[in-house]
Amino acid sequence: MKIIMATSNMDKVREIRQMLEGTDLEILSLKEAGIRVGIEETGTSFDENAAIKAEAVRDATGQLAIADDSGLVIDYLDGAPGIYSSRYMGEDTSYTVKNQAILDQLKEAAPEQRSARFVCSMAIAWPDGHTDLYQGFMEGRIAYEIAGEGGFGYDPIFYLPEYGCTSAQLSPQEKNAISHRGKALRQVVEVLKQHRE
Ligand code: ITT
Repeated sequence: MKIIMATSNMDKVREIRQMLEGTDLEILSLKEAGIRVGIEETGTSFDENAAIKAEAVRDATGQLAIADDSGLVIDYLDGAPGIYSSRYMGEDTSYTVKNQAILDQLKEAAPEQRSARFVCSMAIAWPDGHTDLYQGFMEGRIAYEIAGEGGFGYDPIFYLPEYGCTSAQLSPQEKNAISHRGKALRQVVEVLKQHRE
């Protein structure tokens, strides 16, 4: 079963493909599906933006579409970058620069003030016009320095106290097992499987 995912972010696609290995579900990015739709993320929450993306693709194709809207919520920064995670400091700014800028802003923050979480909202936009939303969270802290080569985006500054490392230092399997995206995707997969039966 091929499902179109309303995304251009190949890091998300890579993680989701790893998690779908061994199932008969396959995802196609917008480019891979040959779909060109301009989607503006005008929502004020992860849920709204996930729905906007999935519905835009469902409306353009008439087929079921899914979407992932995600980001890093830092309590010390009043929830920033949050839904603006990919746009934070400009889409073309490297994550080395973005991550260092966040560390600089938290220079004075004590360990207990460094709480943060990755949030993922996944939407399934069904051909009949309704949309379902599923969420996943991963709790952690903002690190003191950049560490790790795995994952993508803000992973090198996302410290997991129970693992003693950042999410960029986990193997792909370890990250997927505990990540916001993994938790949301497993719910989506259940629903898609049930729908098919
Ligand atoms: P699409 O809308 O095309 O899917 P996008 O990257 O613009 O791609 P979002 O608006 O959902 O998607 O922003 C997600 C951003 O949140 C992403 O670009 C990273 O900066 C951050 N992020 C989300 N999940 C992450 C993860 O697992 N590890 C590190 N950073 C993550």
